[in-house]
This record gives sequence, C-alpha cells and structure tokens, in this order.
Amino acid sequence: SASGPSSESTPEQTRSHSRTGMDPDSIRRGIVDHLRYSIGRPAATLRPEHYYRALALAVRDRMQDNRVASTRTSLELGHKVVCYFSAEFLMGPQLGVNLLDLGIEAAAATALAELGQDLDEVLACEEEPGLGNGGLGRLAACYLDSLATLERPAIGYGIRYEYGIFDQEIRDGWQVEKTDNWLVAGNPWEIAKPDVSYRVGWRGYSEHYRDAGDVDRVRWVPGRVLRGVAYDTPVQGYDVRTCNVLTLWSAHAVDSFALAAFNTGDYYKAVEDEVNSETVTKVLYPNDEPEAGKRLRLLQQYFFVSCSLQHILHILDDLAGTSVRALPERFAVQLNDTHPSIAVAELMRLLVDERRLDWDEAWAITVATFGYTNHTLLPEALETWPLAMFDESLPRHLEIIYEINRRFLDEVRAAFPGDEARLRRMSLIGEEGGKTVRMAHLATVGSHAINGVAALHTELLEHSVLADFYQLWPERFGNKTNGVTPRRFLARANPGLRELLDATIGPGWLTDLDRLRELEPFADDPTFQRQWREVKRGNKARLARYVHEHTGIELNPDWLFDIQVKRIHEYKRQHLNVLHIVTLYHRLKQDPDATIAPRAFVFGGKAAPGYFLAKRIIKLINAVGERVNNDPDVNRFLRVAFVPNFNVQNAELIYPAADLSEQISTAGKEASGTGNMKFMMNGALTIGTLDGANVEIRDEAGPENFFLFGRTADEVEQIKRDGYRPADYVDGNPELAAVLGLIGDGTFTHGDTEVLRPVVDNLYRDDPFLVLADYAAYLEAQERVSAAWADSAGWTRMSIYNSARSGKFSSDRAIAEYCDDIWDVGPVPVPK
Ligand code: 8GP
Repeated sequence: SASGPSSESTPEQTRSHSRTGMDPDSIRRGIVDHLRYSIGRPAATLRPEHYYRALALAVRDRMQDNRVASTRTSLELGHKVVCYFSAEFLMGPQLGVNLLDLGIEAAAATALAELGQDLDEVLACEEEPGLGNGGLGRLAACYLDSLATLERPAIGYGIRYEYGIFDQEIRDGWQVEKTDNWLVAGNPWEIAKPDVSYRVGWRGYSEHYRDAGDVDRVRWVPGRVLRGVAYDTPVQGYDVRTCNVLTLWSAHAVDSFALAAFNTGDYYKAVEDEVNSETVTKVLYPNDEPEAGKRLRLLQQYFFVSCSLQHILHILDDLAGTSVRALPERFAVQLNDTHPSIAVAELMRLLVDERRLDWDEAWAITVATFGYTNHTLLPEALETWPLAMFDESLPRHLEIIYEINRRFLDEVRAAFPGDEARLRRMSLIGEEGGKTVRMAHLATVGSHAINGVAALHTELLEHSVLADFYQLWPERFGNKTNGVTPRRFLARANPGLRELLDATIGPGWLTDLDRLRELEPFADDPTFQRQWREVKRGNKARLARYVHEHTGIELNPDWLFDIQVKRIHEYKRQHLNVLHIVTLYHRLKQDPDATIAPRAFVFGGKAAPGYFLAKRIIKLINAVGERVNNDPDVNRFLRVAFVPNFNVQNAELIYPAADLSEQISTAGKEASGTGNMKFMMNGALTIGTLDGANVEIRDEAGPENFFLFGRTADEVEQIKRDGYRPADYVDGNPELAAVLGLIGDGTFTHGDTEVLRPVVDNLYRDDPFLVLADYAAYLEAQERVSAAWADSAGWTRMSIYNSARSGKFSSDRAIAEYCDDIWDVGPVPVPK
C-alpha cells in the first residue's frame, strides 16, 4: 500500500499515501490506529486526552521517518555532529510546534474534526516537560529548534528528570510549590532505548598497574556503579526533512547479573539499590540556591556527561575506520554553562585510562572538542565543589584535574613569570575558605572557544570574571548573542500576527527573520496600523480571559498591558516595578482629581523554593494587587495580576499580549535575557536598563523606540565602590519615602506590619541591586511611556518598528554563528 495511485506520482505523493502520509486521510488513519493499538480503550470512553496521545504518536511516527533519513544522511556522508550538553532543556509543549514544523496543522485539524474532536482542545491536554529553570534551559530548547531548521546534524544531551520544575500555586498571595509529575500520564514523544545504556561509576579509588606493554597506567575502581538508559525525543526542523534528537539519560541500578557479583546475590539488596540509583535522575534542582554540599547534584552532572561521552565514543567506534583521534573532526561538544564541565576530566579519563592515549594527544583532542558558554556573572551562581566531597565522589577525576592544573599553571608561569597572585587566581583549585574545585576554570581551560551570551556580558566576562584567562588566550573568547525561535514564539504564539505578516510581506520571514524589515514601509500606513492594533487587541483579550480564569482578576484589553515575566530575583528587580505601581496608587489616593492612562500590570515567575526574599516579593506583588484591584479610587486606572505558574505554555499567551516589556535588571547583572527578545518580536516596546541584550535590542530598534533609564554597569560599580547608602535616596525623595512607608505600614497587608518588612528593610539598609538609586529615573521613563501611549498612531509605529527590527534575535542567527565560528558544522540537507 506504499505506492502511489499512478506511475507518474512524485515521491511527495507516494509518501502521502503511505502509512505516515501528511494528508488529512493518512493522519486520521494514524490517529485511529493508535487509538486502537497504542491506547486500546472502548470507543465510548475516549476523551480529548486520548486523542491528544494518539495524534502525538501519529506525529511522532512521521518525525521518526525523517529521523531515520537524517541519521542515515549524516552518518553516510561523514558529517560533523553538534552535541549540546545541558543539564536543562525547557522544551515546552511539543504537539503544536511539531505540527507547524511538519506543515500539517490544517491537515491534523481536519483529521480530528472528522473524528469529532477540536484541535485546540486536544492541544490543551499536553503536560509540558519543564526540565529547566528558566533562560538557560529554554535557550537550549530554542537552539535545538534552530539546529534542526538549519539542517545541522545535532544531538541534545541531558537528564530525564522524573520531576521537572515545580508547579507554582498562589495561595493567599504566597507561592506554594507542587511537585511536577509530568510523566504520570506517559510521554508520547520519547522513545525508550533500553539497548542504549552505559555504566557510570562513583566513589572508590584509583590504582596503578602495568599493562601488557609494561607501561605504567592508572585505572579507577569505582565503589558504586549505576546504569544510564537513553530516552530519545525527535526534534523536527521547520519545513525541512532534518529531524535531530534530544537524548535524555535516566538512572537505574546495574543489571542484576552484575549485582550478583557485588552483593553475593542478595535479591532485596539489589532492589534497594535500584531505588537508590533512580534517585540520581529524580528531580531538577532549582537555581538560585547554593550548590555546595549537594552531592547528588554533582552525581547528576557526572552521570549525564559520562553517559553522553560514552555514547559519542561508541558512535565513533561504530563508524568503520574511524579512530578516536578523529573525535574533534566528527563531533563538536558545547558545554551549556559549567553544569556539564566535568566532561573535560571525564573525556581525559576515557582517552587516557580507557583508550590508552598519551596525555598530550588526549588533551589536544579534548580542547579541540569542547566549547564553553557562560551564562552568568553572579558570583553565587559560579559553581565550585568542596574538594573533600569531590575527592570522595570522583577520586580519579580529581587526580586528572590536578594534572590538568599542574600543566596549566606551568603555562601561566611561562607567560607571566613571577606573578604568584595570578597563579592563585587562575588555579582550578580555589584556596579561599576551604579548598574547592572551580568548575568555570575547568571549563575554560578545557575548551578552545569560550563565549558570553550578549555583547555587554562577553565584555564583562573578559574584563572581570575570566579576565586572567582572556589575557592568556584572547583568541579563544568571543560573543554569541542569544536568540529565540520565531517558530514557537511568533508563529505558534501569535497566529494573528503570523497571518498579517504572511498577507503583508509574503511567506519566508519565518526562516529568514531579517525579512521582517520589509514591514517598515507600512509603519505609518493607517490601514496596516489598524490591522496591527486589532491583532494586538485580540491577543490582549485572549490573555485577559486566561488571567480571569486563573486569578479572577478582570483586565481591560483597551488598557496598556505592562508585563514582567521571568524568574523572581532581586537582580531582576520586580520590586522596582512594584514601587512604580505603589507610587501611582499613592498619587491617585492623594489627589481625587488625578487621572492617569489606565494600565494593567501583569507579573509572572517562580521563586526558588529556598529564596526567602524572592518569595516575599511575590507576596508583595499580590498584596499590592489585592488592594489596588479592589479600591474603587484606583481600580479605574490600575490593575495588577500575578499569573500563577509561569511556564512555556502560558508564556505563549503572555508575550504577544504585551504593549510594554519590563527589562529592568541592575546593569551588569542580566547576562542576556531572552524574554526581552520574545516581547520585541511580538511588537512590545521595552522599558529597560543598559543590561544584557537590552543594549543590542535598543541598537536594533533605534533609541527612539526604546524607553531607556538607569545607571550603567560602570556607574553601578562606581556607586558600590564609593559606598552605596540607599537611605540617602529615601531621605532626598519624599515620594519614595511615602511609598516605602505604605509598604511597611500594613496598607497592603490588612494592617500586618511584619509581612513585607524584610523587603523594605532590605531596600533601606542594603539594597544590593540599587533599586532605590534607579527609582527616580525609572519613574521618569514610565512617564515617557505614558506620554507615548497617549499617541496611538505613534505607539503603533514604534510597535511595528520593534517587530520589524527583531530579526537579529532569531536563534537561527545565533546558531549560524556558533556553527561558523565555534563548531565548524555546515548544513546537511536530507533529501525529501
Ligand atoms: C540565564 C541568564 O540569567 C539570562 O540572562 C540568559 O538570557 C540565559 O541564561 C540564557 O543565556 N542564566 C540562567 O538561567 C542560569 O544561570 N541558570 C542556571 C542555574 C541554572
């Protein structure tokens, strides 16, 4: 039944009549087959979630065809493969984007309709895999999308956490964490590969021995062993045949046969071992919490890195005639922050101890294979492991790190003779406050390319955190400004805009986002402006419905939607945003005749469960919201909503609904930001500091289309050096004093003066992120926003310019740069 109806049928037509055809009929057959053979419920009991599962499986079948063709093409032709090592992949819902990528949204809707189902209802059944905390994990997902779309062979390697990022509920204004049981209903996208499995050691000791050739060698005798099993999720490119893969490792006990040897056949002990081993991939760690002492976290990192490197060497072995020496010609491994940086020592162990290469050769291979991306300058986020714990956990790796360090410090000594302080600063072993292993140094020394994620961030890296390394190897450093995928964050998230763009500039922009510039001639066209505003209004109405459903708060889509969604963190300064709201509240209460342009303030984001102040900031937002939303003096002008459980799914409703994007971090603290890019693409204007990628967003949009405020990174440093005294800013600004007074005096907390006290005290006494120093400038910028909003045509023009000039922030641009400058991987078209 695989052949077409007539002998002249094209390959395309042939496939459309095969089991995995892309036409509505074939898709409907696929759904029906899976309902029967994969799900197997009586027809009368089928609900939308069963149709979701059946459609997902039918879609996966189609991707698998492409996957097989892609693997065949890249292996046969001997192309180099990108391996993206990341402890987090925040993939978001898969069905919608996969339908888009395969070009079968309409066909799937038709197929479902014939079965009496509605596509939107079916899409809503998906439980998103939240295997990441925020920006870093979502970036990894965007990069997989672009790698596939640009037809670059690639494998994402990570951890199959049984519990992803917690689900957030808001109760009485407080964050409550619920476990994310994302696998309970099954995951139709993954394919378990029990035959792709590797052993990973742990603890034990290393011993010297003489090999057959009488050469002195070292081997590691682990005290514990676990087993990693691969789970593969296909990653389809848009409008191409290329389908890459995300391989996530799940931890198990070693098989019982091997256990018998260790445990003298104790069956119950073996079962217990299985339970213990499985904890390794049980849960994703939240960020913003100190890692030192979290032995399980180190084991997670080592576990997935070891499985992945073993897998890569295994693929290399399978390629006939390919020696391990060819590793850097066949694979480029990118370390997504320091979480996978133990890979440097593990690859050395595999090459020297197991493959018996000599050290120099192994080191050359290692450095040529790895690249390292840094994602943060915050000192508390730079990973270090206590030496004693590291030694107990990975004794052989510590020996290898010492040897890497010895040779490295010789190199430093030769380049900078007599500079003992420099040696101490650069060492892989930190000496201050107890010895530690410095993972950022390990990643830097073991990589041929090191990059930051925005121009400003890279410059700060080169001149602060990694300055010594930059002076030693300036040629290894470079910038790769982040990007986001327009497939998910424009086409999928904003179907109204997608249609308008297609109708105005024709198709093609979705894979060549610079073409959005073709919108510029329409920026002042009244008809186009009206269509633009209609799309935006529709998106705002859609978000307002969601907010009402989830919080009970009513928002008016005609108001200015002012939105800040991201992790809750002091450096991101959600509390600065709140100070603005309370200022407006205060003005309206002071003067009954005052009027302001009505605004809806929308917040969303999770706080790390152990981050005390971030959780108080959530309470602050909700407390102010409750008061504002219920006070008839102000709720005609102001509303405040906190969207619970910000995740990829509701993000797709939020970005397209924004008029104003809040990017107000303390300059020098946000490495890049990527939400800022998603807002811009969808036509929001940014109010922001000169931080991270904001700098480049403003350059692209034009300074006249961006609301800039605040101290620069240099000024921030200067203020701190001079001895910052936040109280001085309060003393010099009666309005600010009144605002802090309202927050502290129980106005928003039913008279309770304790709940929000820690936030006020922190600002007044310490204010490490200069909220008060930037307050006045922020208010002034917000006044410019209100003035601009009053001119509807002017605002619409600025909105159009923002979208039109967002092309640089496509992850396609970013990935093309990584491929050209770091990975040396070109396109490998897979024949259709
Ligand atoms: C984030 C940065 O904070 C953000 O500016 C940047 O856009 C994003 O990475 C992607 O480059 N960093 C993290 O998410 C991060 O460091 N997370 C680790 C703790 C997990």
